[in-house]
Amino acid sequence: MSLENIYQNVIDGQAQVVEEGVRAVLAEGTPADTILKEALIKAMDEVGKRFEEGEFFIPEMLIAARAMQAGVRLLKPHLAEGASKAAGRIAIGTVKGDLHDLGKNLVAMMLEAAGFEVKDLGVDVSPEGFVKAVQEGAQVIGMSALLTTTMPNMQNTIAALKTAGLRDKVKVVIGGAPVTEAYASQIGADAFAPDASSATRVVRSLIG
Ligand code: B1M
Repeated sequence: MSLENIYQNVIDGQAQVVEEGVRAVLAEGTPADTILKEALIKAMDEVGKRFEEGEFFIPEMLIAARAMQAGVRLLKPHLAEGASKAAGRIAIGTVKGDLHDLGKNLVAMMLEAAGFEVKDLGVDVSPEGFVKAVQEGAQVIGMSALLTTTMPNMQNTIAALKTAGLRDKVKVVIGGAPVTEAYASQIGADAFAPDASSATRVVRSLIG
């Protein structure tokens, strides 16, 4: 099976075929990173485009997301970076009001692979949820948002950290499709990462 087939089957929501395809191209020696970017992530971009154009609706987005996740699960062991242990503690979550978790899961997976201790707070995480994670020892907070309407909850979380007297004890990194470097500096985050692999580099430099 080719990357093009996998791409098409993610769009069609064929999780089992995606699994078979990912297994096959991995066995042929295609790098996991290539499969991720050129088949799985690319397919979700196309799904988003079709949703915008009114061709796809929520159910199609959901089954495509499941198909992507099925592929990502198989890639996980291959994305490891040969990490040093306990590179640092990070708590990551999708902000309040937002249920998109594929990107956040990828970032968490790459961080884990790079040797960080990752606490995944899940989706719809309130500012208080992030504050609690810092009280429990997180050195870095990672926030993901996919909706322009939920991005302000990143700023609200930073405000909650300040109120709790914790802002100078933790580094904050943000990301997600609508998030930008400019937005990160506007709200006083320490860093922005455009994708999962750069998130690992960014977190490493923040802790280092
Ligand atoms: Co939604 N959705 N969705 N959706 N969805 C988008 C985001 C949208 C752009 C689609 C569109 O209109 N083109 C649009 C947002 C528009 C906007 O805000 N401007 C949208 C909408 C409108 C909605 C609903 C409101 C629809 C409705 O109900 N009417 C609704 C909201 C629900 C809610 O959250 N409260 C909704 C629901 C859903 C589903 C549940 C059906 C499903 C999510 C399933 C899931 O996540 N388990 C879904 C999906 C799948 C999408 C699209 C198609 C794909 C998102 C995705 O997973 N991409 C999306 C369109 C798109 O983005 N092209 C869309 C793949 C993923 C790997 O990429 O998350 O960008 P991404 O992550 C990247 C980087 O951004 C970065 O690294 C990742 C890997 O490289 N990154 C970080 C992410 N987080 C990071 C954190 C970091 C660093 C980097 O540091 C901590």
